[in-house]
Amino acid sequence: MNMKDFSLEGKIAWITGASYGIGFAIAEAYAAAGATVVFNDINQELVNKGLAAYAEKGIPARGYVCDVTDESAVNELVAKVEKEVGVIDILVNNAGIIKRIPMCEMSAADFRKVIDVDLNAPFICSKAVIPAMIQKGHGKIINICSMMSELGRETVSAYAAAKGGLKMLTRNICSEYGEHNIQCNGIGPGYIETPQTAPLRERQPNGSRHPFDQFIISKTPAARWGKTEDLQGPAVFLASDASNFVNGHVLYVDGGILAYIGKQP
Ligand code: NAP
Ligand code: GCO
Repeated sequence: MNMKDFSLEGKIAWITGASYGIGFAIAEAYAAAGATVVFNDINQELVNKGLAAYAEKGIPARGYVCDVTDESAVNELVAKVEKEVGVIDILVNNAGIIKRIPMCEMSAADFRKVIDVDLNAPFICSKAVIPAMIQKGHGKIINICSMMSELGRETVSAYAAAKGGLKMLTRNICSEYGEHNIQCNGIGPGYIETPQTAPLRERQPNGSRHPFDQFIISKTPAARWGKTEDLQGPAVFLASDASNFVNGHVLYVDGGILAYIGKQP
Protein backbone atom coordinates (compact mmCIF):
# COMPACT_ATOMS: atom_id res chain seq x y z
CA MET A 1 0.00 0.00 0.00
CA ASN A 2 1.48 3.32 -1.08
CA MET A 3 -0.03 6.51 0.33
CA LYS A 4 0.75 8.13 -3.04
CA ASP A 5 -2.27 6.17 -4.28
CA PHE A 6 -4.40 8.85 -2.61
CA SER A 7 -2.66 11.63 -4.55
CA LEU A 8 -4.36 13.42 -7.46
CA GLU A 9 -1.10 14.93 -8.72
CA GLY A 10 -1.19 15.45 -12.48
CA LYS A 11 -4.92 14.79 -12.73
CA ILE A 12 -7.50 17.18 -14.25
CA ALA A 13 -10.78 17.25 -12.34
CA TRP A 14 -14.03 18.82 -13.59
CA ILE A 15 -16.59 19.44 -10.86
CA THR A 16 -19.95 20.66 -12.17
CA GLY A 17 -21.87 23.44 -10.40
CA ALA A 18 -18.92 24.11 -8.08
CA SER A 19 -19.02 27.86 -7.41
CA TYR A 20 -19.99 27.08 -3.84
CA GLY A 21 -21.53 24.36 -1.68
CA ILE A 22 -20.57 20.70 -1.87
CA GLY A 23 -18.95 21.07 -5.30
CA PHE A 24 -16.67 23.83 -4.07
CA ALA A 25 -15.58 21.77 -1.06
CA ILE A 26 -14.81 18.76 -3.25
CA ALA A 27 -12.84 20.94 -5.69
CA GLU A 28 -10.90 22.44 -2.78
CA ALA A 29 -9.96 18.95 -1.58
CA TYR A 30 -8.94 17.88 -5.07
CA ALA A 31 -6.67 20.91 -5.39
CA ALA A 32 -5.11 20.07 -2.03
CA ALA A 33 -4.51 16.52 -3.33
CA GLY A 34 -2.70 17.92 -6.36
CA ALA A 35 -5.37 18.04 -9.06
CA THR A 36 -5.96 20.83 -11.56
CA VAL A 37 -9.50 22.05 -10.87
CA VAL A 38 -11.99 22.93 -13.58
CA PHE A 39 -15.53 23.97 -12.69
CA ASN A 40 -18.60 25.38 -14.37
CA ASP A 41 -21.71 27.13 -13.26
CA ILE A 42 -24.84 28.30 -14.89
CA ASN A 43 -23.92 31.96 -15.40
CA GLN A 44 -20.87 34.28 -15.44
CA GLU A 45 -21.84 35.91 -12.13
CA LEU A 46 -21.64 32.56 -10.34
CA VAL A 47 -18.45 31.58 -12.17
CA ASN A 48 -16.87 34.88 -11.10
CA LYS A 49 -18.06 34.27 -7.54
CA GLY A 50 -16.45 30.86 -7.67
CA LEU A 51 -13.21 32.15 -9.19
CA ALA A 52 -12.92 34.72 -6.41
CA ALA A 53 -13.58 32.08 -3.77
CA TYR A 54 -10.99 29.70 -5.24
CA ALA A 55 -8.46 32.54 -5.56
CA GLU A 56 -9.02 33.38 -1.89
CA LYS A 57 -8.01 29.80 -1.09
CA GLY A 58 -4.99 30.03 -3.40
CA ILE A 59 -6.54 27.57 -5.88
CA PRO A 60 -5.86 28.39 -9.60
CA ALA A 61 -9.22 26.95 -10.72
CA ARG A 62 -10.51 27.33 -14.28
CA GLY A 63 -14.15 28.41 -14.47
CA TYR A 64 -16.55 28.12 -17.40
CA VAL A 65 -20.16 29.14 -17.95
CA CYS A 66 -22.16 26.06 -18.92
CA ASP A 67 -25.68 24.81 -18.28
CA VAL A 68 -25.09 21.09 -17.75
CA THR A 69 -28.50 20.24 -19.24
CA ASP A 70 -27.40 21.68 -22.61
CA GLU A 71 -25.62 18.88 -24.46
CA SER A 72 -23.98 21.11 -27.09
CA ALA A 73 -22.76 23.51 -24.41
CA VAL A 74 -21.32 20.58 -22.43
CA ASN A 75 -19.55 19.19 -25.48
CA GLU A 76 -18.14 22.65 -26.25
CA LEU A 77 -16.92 22.99 -22.66
CA VAL A 78 -15.18 19.59 -22.73
CA ALA A 79 -13.50 20.43 -26.06
CA LYS A 80 -12.38 23.79 -24.66
CA VAL A 81 -11.00 22.22 -21.48
CA GLU A 82 -9.16 19.57 -23.50
CA LYS A 83 -7.60 22.34 -25.63
CA GLU A 84 -6.80 24.76 -22.79
CA VAL A 85 -6.06 22.40 -19.89
CA GLY A 86 -5.98 18.78 -21.02
CA VAL A 87 -8.05 15.60 -21.02
CA ILE A 88 -10.39 15.31 -18.04
CA ASP A 89 -9.37 12.47 -15.71
CA ILE A 90 -12.03 12.99 -13.03
CA LEU A 91 -15.64 14.13 -13.48
CA VAL A 92 -17.80 14.96 -10.47
CA ASN A 93 -21.48 15.31 -11.42
CA ASN A 94 -22.36 17.68 -8.59
CA ALA A 95 -24.66 20.31 -10.11
CA GLY A 96 -28.16 19.79 -8.85
CA ILE A 97 -31.44 21.38 -7.89
CA ILE A 98 -34.38 20.42 -5.71
CA LYS A 99 -37.99 21.55 -5.78
CA ARG A 100 -39.90 20.82 -2.59
CA ILE A 101 -43.54 20.60 -3.76
CA PRO A 102 -46.23 18.01 -2.84
CA MET A 103 -46.33 15.65 -5.82
CA CYS A 104 -49.96 16.29 -6.75
CA GLU A 105 -49.28 20.04 -6.73
CA MET A 106 -46.10 19.74 -8.78
CA SER A 107 -46.30 20.58 -12.48
CA ALA A 108 -44.89 18.17 -15.02
CA ALA A 109 -42.58 21.01 -16.09
CA ASP A 110 -41.15 21.31 -12.57
CA PHE A 111 -40.75 17.52 -12.33
CA ARG A 112 -38.95 17.44 -15.70
CA LYS A 113 -36.66 20.32 -14.69
CA VAL A 114 -35.38 18.46 -11.63
CA ILE A 115 -34.91 15.25 -13.63
CA ASP A 116 -33.12 17.27 -16.33
CA VAL A 117 -30.53 18.77 -13.99
CA ASP A 118 -30.13 15.94 -11.50
CA LEU A 119 -30.24 12.93 -13.85
CA ASN A 120 -30.10 13.87 -17.54
CA ALA A 121 -27.15 16.22 -17.00
CA PRO A 122 -24.94 13.59 -15.33
CA PHE A 123 -25.69 11.36 -18.36
CA ILE A 124 -24.75 14.19 -20.75
CA CYS A 125 -21.56 15.13 -18.90
CA SER A 126 -20.45 11.51 -18.45
CA LYS A 127 -21.07 10.77 -22.14
CA ALA A 128 -18.93 13.81 -23.01
CA VAL A 129 -15.86 12.70 -21.05
CA ILE A 130 -15.90 8.89 -21.36
CA PRO A 131 -14.45 8.58 -24.93
CA ALA A 132 -11.27 10.48 -23.99
CA MET A 133 -11.03 8.54 -20.72
CA ILE A 134 -11.12 5.31 -22.74
CA GLN A 135 -8.36 6.62 -25.02
CA LYS A 136 -6.30 7.70 -22.00
CA GLY A 137 -6.74 4.28 -20.36
CA HIS A 138 -8.38 5.46 -17.14
CA GLY A 139 -11.10 7.68 -15.71
CA LYS A 140 -13.08 8.46 -12.59
CA ILE A 141 -16.72 9.54 -12.54
CA ILE A 142 -18.28 10.45 -9.22
CA ASN A 143 -22.02 11.10 -9.09
CA ILE A 144 -23.34 13.11 -6.15
CA CYS A 145 -26.34 11.04 -5.20
CA SER A 146 -28.34 11.49 -2.02
CA MET A 147 -30.07 9.72 0.83
CA MET A 148 -33.00 10.15 -1.52
CA SER A 149 -31.32 7.59 -3.75
CA GLU A 150 -32.60 5.19 -1.05
CA LEU A 151 -35.47 6.88 0.76
CA GLY A 152 -38.42 9.08 -0.11
CA ARG A 153 -40.09 11.82 1.82
CA GLU A 154 -42.93 14.25 1.33
CA THR A 155 -42.48 16.97 -1.33
CA VAL A 156 -39.31 15.62 -2.98
CA SER A 157 -40.76 13.17 -5.56
CA ALA A 158 -38.82 14.54 -8.53
CA TYR A 159 -35.57 14.79 -6.58
CA ALA A 160 -35.87 11.26 -5.18
CA ALA A 161 -36.71 9.87 -8.63
CA ALA A 162 -33.70 11.65 -10.10
CA LYS A 163 -31.28 10.61 -7.37
CA GLY A 164 -32.56 7.03 -7.45
CA GLY A 165 -31.96 7.03 -11.17
CA LEU A 166 -28.53 8.53 -10.64
CA LYS A 167 -27.63 5.59 -8.40
CA MET A 168 -28.56 3.21 -11.22
CA LEU A 169 -26.78 5.33 -13.85
CA THR A 170 -23.70 5.02 -11.61
CA ARG A 171 -24.01 1.23 -11.63
CA ASN A 172 -24.58 1.17 -15.39
CA ILE A 173 -21.55 3.29 -16.25
CA CYS A 174 -19.55 0.90 -14.03
CA SER A 175 -21.01 -2.06 -15.92
CA GLU A 176 -20.48 -0.63 -19.40
CA TYR A 177 -17.03 0.97 -18.99
CA GLY A 178 -15.32 -0.85 -16.14
CA GLU A 179 -13.30 -2.86 -18.66
CA HIS A 180 -11.72 0.43 -19.82
CA ASN A 181 -10.42 1.11 -16.31
CA ILE A 182 -13.14 3.68 -15.69
CA GLN A 183 -14.54 3.64 -12.17
CA CYS A 184 -17.94 5.26 -11.63
CA ASN A 185 -19.07 5.59 -8.05
CA GLY A 186 -21.53 7.73 -6.12
CA ILE A 187 -21.31 9.77 -2.97
CA GLY A 188 -24.56 9.92 -1.01
CA PRO A 189 -24.37 12.89 1.34
CA GLY A 190 -26.72 12.95 4.29
CA TYR A 191 -28.15 16.29 5.33
CA ILE A 192 -25.39 18.84 4.72
CA GLU A 193 -25.29 22.52 5.63
CA THR A 194 -25.38 24.28 2.25
CA PRO A 195 -27.65 26.86 0.58
CA GLN A 196 -29.75 23.99 -0.78
CA THR A 197 -30.80 22.93 2.72
CA ALA A 198 -30.85 26.38 4.29
CA PRO A 199 -34.69 26.54 4.22
CA LEU A 200 -34.78 23.36 6.35
CA ARG A 201 -32.57 24.94 9.01
CA GLU A 202 -34.07 28.41 9.30
CA ARG A 203 -34.62 29.58 12.89
CA GLN A 204 -38.30 29.99 13.78
CA PRO A 205 -39.68 33.45 14.67
CA ASN A 206 -39.47 32.51 18.35
CA GLY A 207 -35.78 31.64 17.88
CA SER A 208 -36.32 27.86 18.12
CA ARG A 209 -34.84 25.41 15.66
CA HIS A 210 -36.81 24.55 12.49
CA PRO A 211 -38.88 21.38 13.12
CA PHE A 212 -37.08 19.65 10.23
CA ASP A 213 -33.72 20.64 11.73
CA GLN A 214 -34.71 18.98 15.01
CA PHE A 215 -35.99 15.94 13.09
CA ILE A 216 -32.69 15.44 11.28
CA ILE A 217 -30.73 15.81 14.51
CA SER A 218 -32.91 13.09 16.10
CA LYS A 219 -32.49 10.80 13.07
CA THR A 220 -28.72 11.14 12.80
CA PRO A 221 -26.47 9.10 15.16
CA ALA A 222 -23.86 11.86 14.82
CA ALA A 223 -26.60 14.21 16.17
CA ARG A 224 -25.55 16.95 13.79
CA TRP A 225 -25.93 18.15 10.21
CA GLY A 226 -23.04 17.32 7.94
CA LYS A 227 -20.57 19.92 6.79
CA THR A 228 -19.19 20.06 3.24
CA GLU A 229 -15.77 19.24 4.71
CA ASP A 230 -17.14 15.83 5.78
CA LEU A 231 -17.35 14.90 2.10
CA GLN A 232 -13.79 15.86 1.15
CA GLY A 233 -11.94 12.71 2.24
CA PRO A 234 -14.45 10.30 0.64
CA ALA A 235 -14.39 12.37 -2.57
CA VAL A 236 -10.57 12.27 -2.76
CA PHE A 237 -10.59 8.51 -2.12
CA LEU A 238 -13.07 7.85 -4.96
CA ALA A 239 -11.08 10.09 -7.35
CA SER A 240 -7.73 8.47 -6.53
CA ASP A 241 -5.90 5.29 -7.51
CA ALA A 242 -6.66 4.01 -4.01
CA SER A 243 -10.19 3.17 -5.24
CA ASN A 244 -9.29 1.56 -8.59
CA PHE A 245 -11.11 -1.66 -7.63
CA VAL A 246 -14.16 0.15 -6.21
CA ASN A 247 -16.82 0.47 -8.91
CA GLY A 248 -20.58 0.94 -9.06
CA HIS A 249 -20.73 1.78 -5.36
CA VAL A 250 -22.56 4.59 -3.60
CA LEU A 251 -20.63 5.69 -0.53
CA TYR A 252 -23.06 7.25 1.96
CA VAL A 253 -21.53 10.06 3.98
CA ASP A 254 -24.48 10.68 6.25
CA GLY A 255 -23.43 10.47 9.89
CA GLY A 256 -25.16 7.08 10.07
CA ILE A 257 -28.68 8.30 9.35
CA LEU A 258 -29.46 5.51 6.88
CA ALA A 259 -28.54 2.89 9.51
CA TYR A 260 -30.62 4.37 12.33
CA ILE A 261 -34.34 4.14 13.20
CA GLY A 262 -34.06 7.42 15.08
CA LYS A 263 -34.01 8.51 18.70
CA GLN A 264 -37.18 7.80 20.67
CA PRO A 265 -39.04 11.13 21.15
P1 NAP B 1 -26.37 24.04 -4.06
O1 NAP B 1 -25.81 24.75 -2.88
O2 NAP B 1 -27.75 24.34 -4.52
O3 NAP B 1 -25.35 24.14 -5.29
C1 NAP B 1 -25.69 23.51 -6.49
C2 NAP B 1 -24.85 24.13 -7.57
O4 NAP B 1 -25.23 23.58 -8.84
C3 NAP B 1 -25.08 25.64 -7.64
O5 NAP B 1 -23.86 26.32 -7.93
C4 NAP B 1 -26.04 25.73 -8.80
O6 NAP B 1 -26.07 26.97 -9.43
C5 NAP B 1 -25.46 24.67 -9.73
N1 NAP B 1 -26.40 24.33 -10.80
C6 NAP B 1 -27.74 24.12 -10.69
N2 NAP B 1 -28.26 23.86 -11.89
C7 NAP B 1 -27.23 23.92 -12.79
C8 NAP B 1 -27.14 23.74 -14.21
N3 NAP B 1 -28.20 23.46 -14.96
N4 NAP B 1 -25.92 23.88 -14.79
C9 NAP B 1 -24.83 24.18 -14.05
N5 NAP B 1 -24.84 24.36 -12.70
C10 NAP B 1 -26.05 24.22 -12.10
O7 NAP B 1 -26.37 22.49 -3.75
P2 NAP B 1 -25.46 21.64 -2.76
O8 NAP B 1 -26.18 21.49 -1.46
O9 NAP B 1 -24.04 22.12 -2.80
O10 NAP B 1 -25.57 20.23 -3.52
C11 NAP B 1 -24.66 19.85 -4.52
C12 NAP B 1 -25.08 18.47 -4.95
O11 NAP B 1 -25.19 17.63 -3.78
C13 NAP B 1 -26.46 18.43 -5.60
O12 NAP B 1 -26.47 17.44 -6.62
C14 NAP B 1 -27.39 17.99 -4.46
O13 NAP B 1 -28.55 17.34 -4.95
C15 NAP B 1 -26.48 17.05 -3.73
N6 NAP B 1 -26.82 16.79 -2.33
C16 NAP B 1 -26.91 17.83 -1.45
C17 NAP B 1 -27.17 17.51 -0.11
C18 NAP B 1 -27.29 18.57 0.95
O14 NAP B 1 -27.74 18.23 2.06
N7 NAP B 1 -26.92 19.79 0.68
C19 NAP B 1 -27.32 16.19 0.29
C20 NAP B 1 -27.25 15.18 -0.67
C21 NAP B 1 -26.98 15.49 -1.97
P3 NAP B 1 -27.30 27.95 -9.03
O15 NAP B 1 -26.83 28.70 -7.85
O16 NAP B 1 -27.54 28.79 -10.24
O17 NAP B 1 -28.50 27.06 -8.71
C1 GCO C 1 -34.64 17.45 1.56
C2 GCO C 1 -33.16 17.69 1.47
C3 GCO C 1 -32.44 16.42 1.05
C4 GCO C 1 -30.96 16.71 0.97
C5 GCO C 1 -30.19 15.50 0.57
C6 GCO C 1 -30.30 14.39 1.55
O1 GCO C 1 -35.40 18.34 1.21
O2 GCO C 1 -34.98 16.34 2.01
O3 GCO C 1 -32.88 18.73 0.55
O4 GCO C 1 -32.94 16.00 -0.17
O5 GCO C 1 -30.70 17.68 0.02
O6 GCO C 1 -30.48 15.10 -0.71
O7 GCO C 1 -29.37 13.39 1.17
